[in-house]
Amino acid sequence: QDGEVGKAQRAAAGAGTEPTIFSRIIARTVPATILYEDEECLAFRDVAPQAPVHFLVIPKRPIPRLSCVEPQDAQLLGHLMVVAARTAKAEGLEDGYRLVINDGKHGAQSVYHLHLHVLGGRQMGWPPG
Ligand code: DGP
Repeated sequence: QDGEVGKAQRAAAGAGTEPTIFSRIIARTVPATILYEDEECLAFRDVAPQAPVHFLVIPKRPIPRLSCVEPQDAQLLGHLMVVAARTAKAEGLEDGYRLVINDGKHGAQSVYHLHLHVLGGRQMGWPPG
């Protein structure tokens, strides 16, 4: 497979064993357009936007993927969604938007640091590809 899905399938091979590019974005050693930050999370624009507005919300703690979360992560996960909604509002997405979490190979996850995609500013289709 080429493109995003191929990249994701290759990434799955080494999933969760190394710090990712997102750790460097948190540390500010790699630049990103940051929209929101607090002690627990960071929101920044996706480098390859799939919609007029496309940003990611990540925990600062490097949880590799959604399928790794534990019951004690529930508050943090809720916080990520609250930040997603507040940042979407600040971005002017008043006609709605979509939240996506890709998990693992079949989910086409390419960066193994948990992230919520927030996509908006155009009409989304269903089902996703
Ligand atoms: P996923 O396939 O769900 O693992 O999505 C990873 C997303 O991360 C993808 O939409 C592109 C984005 N991304 C990858 N590397 C970088 C980067 O260095 N900076 C930013 N801002 N986004 C990145």
